[in-house]
Amino acid sequence: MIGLASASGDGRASEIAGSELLEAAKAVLDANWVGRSTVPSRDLYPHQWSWDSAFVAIGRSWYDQERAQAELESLFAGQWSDGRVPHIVFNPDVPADAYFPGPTFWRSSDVPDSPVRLETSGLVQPPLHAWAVLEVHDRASDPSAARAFLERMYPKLVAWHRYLLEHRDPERIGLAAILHPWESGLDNSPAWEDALRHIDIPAGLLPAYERRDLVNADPADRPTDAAYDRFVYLADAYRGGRYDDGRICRMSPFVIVGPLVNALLIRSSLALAAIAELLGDDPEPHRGAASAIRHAMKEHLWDPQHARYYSPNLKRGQLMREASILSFMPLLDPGLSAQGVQAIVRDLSAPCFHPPEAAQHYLVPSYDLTGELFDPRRYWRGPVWINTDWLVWRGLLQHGQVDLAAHVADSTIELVRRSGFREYFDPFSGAGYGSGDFAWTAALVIDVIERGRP
Ligand code: 9WN
Repeated sequence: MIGLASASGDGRASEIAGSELLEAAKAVLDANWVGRSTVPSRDLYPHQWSWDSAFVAIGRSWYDQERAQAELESLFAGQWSDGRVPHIVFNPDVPADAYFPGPTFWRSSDVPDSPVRLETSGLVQPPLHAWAVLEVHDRASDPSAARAFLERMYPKLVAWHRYLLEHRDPERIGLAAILHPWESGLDNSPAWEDALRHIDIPAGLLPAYERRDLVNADPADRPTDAAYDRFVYLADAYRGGRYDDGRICRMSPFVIVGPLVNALLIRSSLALAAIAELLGDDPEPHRGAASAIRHAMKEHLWDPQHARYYSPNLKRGQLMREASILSFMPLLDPGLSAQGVQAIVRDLSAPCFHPPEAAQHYLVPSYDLTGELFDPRRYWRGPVWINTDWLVWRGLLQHGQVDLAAHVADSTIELVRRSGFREYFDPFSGAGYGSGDFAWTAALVIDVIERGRP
């Protein structure tokens, strides 16, 4: 179904190639395992990242249940008492300056809500965790250990969703907002350009800092210094306000409600409902939450003029109309209307994301190939990323769009075969950029191959 066979033309040859890729992917995950969790990459990201760990757990669950569970449990060991799951849990054995901003920047232990024995960031990342927990559970071979895992995770996941809907919804519209581009997971996307452009950093309010990312990466691949200044300024302001969401929502110029976070919140709320049922708890509140978010997304994110989901900037009271891969994420909602599915499939098949077959290209570029801000190699401004490919693929499959889903899966596999387990890829040439041996690339290739088996 996913077209692995069509890539080589010979069923058996592709099966062998598929199993070699599978073994290579497992080797990447094993090399990035650091005892209780997996680093996204050994050089650029030496700690534990929130949504990376969820992707990794999904991939690992096909062959290593113990590590898949440990991955998610070690992330939630960093959960704050207000329910937030931090976007980074720092490894105390790694030097403080190995990544910027590191633990001495965030200073989470100064805040009473933070965990006692761990240093973390104060931001969050997209809420894919309940979905990941359910997927891990569903592939377990030991039912009692799997049930115990669900029992431990369920209250933590409930608290996490409650945090997002209670602390991150300043205008009470029933949707969760992000307060920093790093919270989007697609940090440098042109989707945030309009909001960042309107941020003037007041003199003296940008702390002195040194970028670490450029030590291990080509500056042409990474966000610019101007973008980084804004990232650091926003993060510093949040920390200065002691991570008080009410206060930061009032003061910050960056309060954005996006389709990825909220579509994942729907998907994960439905996973929570399934977990509740397995544990004999009431699933209805979680189903109710999912349908309320669905309606609120239609009301606040849907642009009838372009028939597309966009991200409103609550601070400027307007939709930011950039055509990025974020607009396809409502596919993750199994209850998305037929009109919504059709509109997304139309956009995904249009030349700005999927040029005619004659032109060599790979799916799915992170940003409009014809857009003014398109860049084939810079972070989130055009390259293909395997995690967003995977999200779109799972979304297409659940809406019965098997042909387009197969194109996406073929691209994923071809990119990795061509350039290795890189962090991201040029949508035209397929060249790999960013880190090598990148964990979620490996993990999600495992899911694509395993799910595609007859
Ligand atoms: C900041 C770890 C993370 C991913 C993000 C990706 C990138 C960090 C950075 O790396 O962000 O969180 O330093 O650029 O954008 O999605 O979780 O892989």
